Amino acid sequence: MATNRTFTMVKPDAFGDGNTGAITQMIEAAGFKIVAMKLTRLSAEAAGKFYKVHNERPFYKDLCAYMSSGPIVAMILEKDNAVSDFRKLIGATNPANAEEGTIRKRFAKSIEANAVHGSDSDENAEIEGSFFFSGLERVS
Ligand code: IDP
Repeated sequence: MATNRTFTMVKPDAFGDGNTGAITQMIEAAGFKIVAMKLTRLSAEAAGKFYKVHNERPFYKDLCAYMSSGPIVAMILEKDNAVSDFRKLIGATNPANAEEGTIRKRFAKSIEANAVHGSDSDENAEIEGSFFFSGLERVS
């Protein structure tokens, strides 16, 4: 059964371009409630841990360098069917394939620098949220 929580990051390109506010506005306008939020910067090692599922992929090293290249904003979001509704809101991994009205269509620069992360399953949403936030940092 779908849970009501997902995890997102505003990635370094979008944060650096000053798009955090506009992206957060789209997230809230789509009915997601922010229950945890943090501005931080990943080390290359921490990015490697976060994306370890991709460590066999050819883009892994570049992805870790990119994700540690500047600050990110991490958030836990709540909404019914949060994971699948948020994947729809962000659009396809490659912005060239993202639909109009999606966050990636509007803000992503490339398949790598694609503005936002969105968990791909309820299980990963919990793992990824716990990577950044303790229980005390989440509001109920
Ligand atoms: P997702 O973020 O849409 O779930 P994943 O396949 O899980 O996409 O990939 C994780 C991240 O790795 C992407 O958001 C993107 O930043 C990067 N990435 C994915 N595919 C490529 C690629 O072919 N080249 C470079 N970077 C990629």
